Amino acid sequence: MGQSKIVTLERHIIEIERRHPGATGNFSNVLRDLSLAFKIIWREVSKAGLVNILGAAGTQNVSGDSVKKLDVFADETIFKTMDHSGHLCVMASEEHESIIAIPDQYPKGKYVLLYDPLDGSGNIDANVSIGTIFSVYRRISHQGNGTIEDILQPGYKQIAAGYVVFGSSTMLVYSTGDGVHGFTLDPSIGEFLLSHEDIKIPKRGKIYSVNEGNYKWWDNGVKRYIKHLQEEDAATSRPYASRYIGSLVADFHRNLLYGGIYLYPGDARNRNGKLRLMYENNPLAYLCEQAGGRAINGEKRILDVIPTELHQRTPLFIGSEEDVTLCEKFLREG
Ligand code: AHM
Ligand code: MG
Repeated sequence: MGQSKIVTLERHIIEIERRHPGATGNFSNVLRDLSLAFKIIWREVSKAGLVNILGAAGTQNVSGDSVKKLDVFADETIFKTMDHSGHLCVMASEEHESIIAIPDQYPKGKYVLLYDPLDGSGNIDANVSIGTIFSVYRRISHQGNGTIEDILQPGYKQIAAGYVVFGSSTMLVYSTGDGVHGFTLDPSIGEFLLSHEDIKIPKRGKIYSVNEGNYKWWDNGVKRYIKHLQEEDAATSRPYASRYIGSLVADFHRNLLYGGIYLYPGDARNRNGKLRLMYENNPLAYLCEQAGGRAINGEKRILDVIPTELHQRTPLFIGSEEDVTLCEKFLREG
């Protein structure tokens, strides 16, 4: 038999949980419920190009139902899939100003969920890859509704994180602290199947990903680092290739597989850059470290940043270990 074993996401989660004596299975259910939400989001995202036929967001579709913007749809789908499960005590989403309570009628559980429902959603109309990012923590309050303290935990306390990239195929990549695993959606059976087991990011890549249109606002260290990557040097395989999709999940996913560095630095306009700590930087930093890479904000590990606000932003330098370390040196030297 030439074929390797077929493993669904659900089977994989159970196997990983078995390695942890005393696991109740509650946590597996959180991930299983999330995968349902992702499939529903995928169904809508894959129809996005049909808006002219089915009705654009904000209008009515052929059946007279109002059509929601996809990021709003994704946000509501995750909430509605997760609110009644009994496993969560509070949620937070990039789409909401404040934390999201579990409705009164549902039981409260011991986990906390943060998510960016549809990152890069500005790319949808051009049929460019977009993604959903999530992050799970254990609650620190003892009972009842979760609080802002449950949400504002540093990234090193995450117990799981992952993303879905809606690309040429739809892939889910996640970690529960036992390495990083990737699953590809087989739409014909509606299952995520293990396709990338124990992903390790190359120690060094040949790709850099940054919005170079911001060059004039960058600090000297960033300017010098990017110039360095563009210079020719046979010994260090330079110049690097520049690849920037403008969808964080897709840019990160490519660099995770091929190696390289993604940067969204702070600059003269915004010292903290653009990306959000709780919904974007922490989950991707967790995955990157689990895959053997590094993620820093220029001064310290992203996962060690103590959050103070729900929507706080931090600079992000993330990717292959040696690339991030060299970048850090340039940033220090200025
Ligand atoms: P969003 O949360 O509004 O979608 O913005 C986040 C996106 C990331 O996916 C992407 O990496 C970044 O914004 C691109 O920003 P820019 O257009 O400034 O390069
Ligand atoms: Mg986002």
